[in-house]
This record gives sequence, C-alpha cells and structure tokens, in this order.
Amino acid sequence: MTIPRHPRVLSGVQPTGDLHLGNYLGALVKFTRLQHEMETFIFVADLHAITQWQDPKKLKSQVREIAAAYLASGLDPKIATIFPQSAVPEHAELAWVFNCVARLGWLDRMTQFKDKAGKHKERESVGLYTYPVLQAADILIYKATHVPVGEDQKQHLELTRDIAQKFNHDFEVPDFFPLPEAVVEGPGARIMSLRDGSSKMSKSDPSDYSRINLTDDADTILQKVRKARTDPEPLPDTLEELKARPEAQNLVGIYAALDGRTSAEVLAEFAGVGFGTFKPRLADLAVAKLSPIGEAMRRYMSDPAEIDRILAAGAARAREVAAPTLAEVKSIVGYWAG
Ligand code: AQP
Repeated sequence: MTIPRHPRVLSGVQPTGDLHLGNYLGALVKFTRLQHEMETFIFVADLHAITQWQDPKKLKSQVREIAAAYLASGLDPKIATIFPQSAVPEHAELAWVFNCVARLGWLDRMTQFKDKAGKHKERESVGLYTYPVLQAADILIYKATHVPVGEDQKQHLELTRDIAQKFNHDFEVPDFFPLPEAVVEGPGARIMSLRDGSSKMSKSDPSDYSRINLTDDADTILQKVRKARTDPEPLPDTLEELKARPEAQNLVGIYAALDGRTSAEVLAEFAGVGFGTFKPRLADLAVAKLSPIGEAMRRYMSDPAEIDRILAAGAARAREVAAPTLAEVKSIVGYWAG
C-alpha cells in the first residue's frame, strides 16, 4: 500500500551566470505558481555550481543574484523557503549515501554530462559526473513530491526515482522516500537558442545573442529578437507545419509561454503573418513581461543585507526539515554515528 504523501515542491537554479528566458519560463514561473499550491522549497545551487570552475570572489554575489531573481519573479519568502544549498550540509551528506546506492551504469547514461563534458570528459571534475546524485539528495532530503524543471532535467528526475526506489528496496524501508514527479509542461519547458533552433537556450552559450537575459534592457531585448534566426516563410496554420521549422517553432513557443497561452492559440492569431510583423510583437511582449523583473532584481541587489537575511532564515527552516530525514537515513544505513 502506498502512503499518501504530504505534497512538497523542491527545485533550484545554479548561480553560474545571468539567468535567461529559458530559466525563467522553464523554472521560475512554475516556482511562483506552485508556492500557492504546495509547501515549497527553492534553493540556490552553489554546490552544483562548483562542479565547473567559479571565481570564489564572485560566487557569493552570484548566489545573491539568483535569490534576487527568485524574489523579483514573485517568490514570496513568507510562503516559500528560499535558501543557499551550501547552508544546508544535509544535502551533501545524503549525496554520499546516494553515491553508494546509484550505479555507474545509470550515470553513464546521463546525456547532460555528455553534453557539458564534450570530447574531453577525462578533464572534467568527478563532481560534474555525480551531479545528478547530488540532485537526487537535494530533492529527497525534503521527501519532495514535485520538482518543477525544464525538459532538460527530465532524465535526472528519472535517476532520482531510481535512487529512491533502490534505497527503499535495499534497506527494506518501503515508501521511505517518495518517487518525485517532474513538473514539466507547457511551451516554456524547452526554450531554444535564438541563433540555433536545435540547441537549448543556455547560460554557457558563448553568444549573448543566443539568449534573452532577465537583466537585459528594453533595447537589448528588441535587438536580440530582431536578430533572432528565422526563415523567410510566414507563420503556418497548424502546429504540424511548424514542426519542421525549429526557429519559428521556438519563437511561437516563447510568445505562447510569455502570454500564458498555447502555441496553437498563438498560431490561430498569427497564421499567415511574416516575421517582419511577428518579431516586433514578440519583442514588445518580452519587454512588457521581463522589464519589471529586471528592475525588481536591481532593486533587490541594491540591498544585499536583506537578501542575506532572507537566505539565512530560509536555511534555518530548510534544516528543520532536512536534519530529521538525514538522522533517519543514518540509522537505516547503520552508521556508527546513526
Ligand atoms: N532553455 C531552457 N528552457 C527551459 N528550461 C530551461 N532550464 C535551463 N535552460 C532551459 C531550466 O532552468 C533551471 C535551472 O537551470 P540550471 O541553473 O540548473 O542550469 P542548466 O540546466 O544547466 O541551464 P543553463 O541555464 O543552460 O546553464 P548551463 O549553460 O550552465 O548549462 C532548470 O530547471 C532547467 O531545466
């Protein structure tokens, strides 16, 4: 018999650069919606960030920037628990146990490691390889049931479920960890580069014109949308016809996600319209939605002490939930100190 679970949301973003439209539509928008529906824990993933080199002089301020983006996009610290991952050591302690539960073959299948490591995987950190194991610990230390993420994280969520299932089975504690679900839906789940409709919009893309950053001013957003790669055809009538045109499909998807509509509804309005007309409309919509967030981020960033206060309070609350789970795990595993 499966025990009904207390629904709980957990997710996070790495402080590895400017947040972009993909992070916003794939993750942040869902965080702010779900905080009204379930108990919500949102962290800044500084442990994950150092799997690739980060300047130690800048990391703390990068963490504050992500926290500012959370607050600016509507996360309310009175409702949601917002905290830095490094302030809750239980994540890393549980990750060690999970390193001993997860199998090498499972990690070998992770496509994000292959994408990030490219041809030189032997030069990457071991942390980058075991990143999804830490991610499983991030989620399961809170026994979270719902994980709002972009589509690129779906495979890692499957791994989290595999780890939870194997732990529950091997230690004979059925239902100890829940099998969490990825919350991945809508046209914002996979936003592609503005320069190449076949690769995802990403912080690490060397071209700034590939993405719209949350801190871009109105002029920059207009320029980036104007220069976005497209084809010469007008927009079609159906989603089926759009499929073969990845750049056009991406811009329609962005419009739909920003406007809270489906791509089909956007096509119903713009079928037969060329990009000369569609792009300015998209740029106006992006400016209207993103400019207030950029302004609010700047406002929050001007008061780092207030951000630190919110993060410290969030960390204390997160530890209240994480510590008892870790204590139970230590006892289940049979640690001397358990
Ligand atoms: N292009 C995207 N479309 C939709 N969602 C996306 N996410 C990332 N890119 C897109 C979602 O944003 C959340 C936070 O991501 P992260 O900070 O963990 O970094 P990432 O997944 O590695 O994304 P980036 O921004 O592309 O960084 P780099 O360039 O370092 O890889 C996640 O929920 C993710 O799904």
